[in-house]
Amino acid sequence: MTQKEDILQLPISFKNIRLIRLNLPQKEQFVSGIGVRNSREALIIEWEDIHGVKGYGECSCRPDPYYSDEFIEGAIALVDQFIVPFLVTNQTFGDLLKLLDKIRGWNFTKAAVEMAALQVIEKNTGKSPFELLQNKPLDHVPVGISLGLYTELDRMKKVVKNALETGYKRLKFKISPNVRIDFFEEINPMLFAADTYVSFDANGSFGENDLEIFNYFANTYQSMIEQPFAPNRFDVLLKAKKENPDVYICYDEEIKSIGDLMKLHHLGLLDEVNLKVGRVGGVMKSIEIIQYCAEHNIPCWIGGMFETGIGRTLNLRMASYLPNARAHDLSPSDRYFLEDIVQPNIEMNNGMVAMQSLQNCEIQSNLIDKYTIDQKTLEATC
Ligand code: OSB
Ligand code: MG
Repeated sequence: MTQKEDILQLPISFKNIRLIRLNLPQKEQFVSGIGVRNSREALIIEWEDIHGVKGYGECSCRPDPYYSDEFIEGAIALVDQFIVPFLVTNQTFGDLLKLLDKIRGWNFTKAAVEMAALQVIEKNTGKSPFELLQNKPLDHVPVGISLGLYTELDRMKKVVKNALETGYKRLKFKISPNVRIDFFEEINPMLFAADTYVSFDANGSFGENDLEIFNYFANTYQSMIEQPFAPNRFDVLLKAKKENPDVYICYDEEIKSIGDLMKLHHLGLLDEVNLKVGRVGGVMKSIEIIQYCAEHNIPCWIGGMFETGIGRTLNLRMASYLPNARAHDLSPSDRYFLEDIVQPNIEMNNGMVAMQSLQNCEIQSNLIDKYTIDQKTLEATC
């Protein structure tokens, strides 16, 4: 059995890191409680070892600090000033984690560096931290879709009909205090007729004066509401729970570490977890969280940040170790982009992604070049 110590001992050499900023056109506009998005700015981290082996990680924070306190320009500065100067030609994976752990916060950035290094390690040794998870991974991973806020009823109807027909295992609707409830009233017959699970995600947009709308969603659907209140607005959370003890809350933004998770669990406030590998700081941290959730029967699934195929492949692999999850927010490539940067693209059939289909999924350098808006290479200094 692989122990954590065995993984920490694995060697990882370092020659340089290339920071690649991409801008990928989206298929359609996406609106949420956070803001409006027409294209996906992505930051890819390429780690090259001293033998020329390359690994890729994706930093999936937004270009602005409106989902988390990280943003792409900040991530670049962090890698440049506080990560690369401390990397040496030869270190262990454990040494790298120590260096990253010393930095407070910046989880998406640290996760991207860890991911790139892990890809190099796996190419060189065939070993990965996934060996620490004892269960056999799923061959097929169930997928849900995250739908934005709509300002036109006809458009919303079309999108919902299409999502149901495509076979998604869950429909998650973005909501905010000024969401069009009348639109939901119109599409409810369609939602209730389908046996697809429906959930909601407020991205922390509800305040203490918005509980009426919050309760509409909690009571009408009696299903999961993701991050209704801003992280740490414990006062509002308690008020909502007191008014409506049966609400079922899934946390996203609120959980950045296993400590956050344990705190909510100990307080009896934790119903379900959206685990984003980047938000909690990477693969090793995610594995710890998955193990804690499994031990305590806490439902847990993998969330997305509209990653390119790079980050999404890793997310799907993580999801394959969660046999009890209803669905993960990991839609296929063509849901998001006019063109993804991996080949073959990530495909879904009947709401499932076949893990086998990801085996040869590789980053395409011609597509990277096509969508790069800026890049820089940082060399080892010692
Ligand atoms: O709240 O889950 C969220 C995307 C960006 C920022 C926050 C969120 C999301 C999603 C996208 O819901 C899910 C996906 O990648 O399909
Ligand atoms: Mg969310």
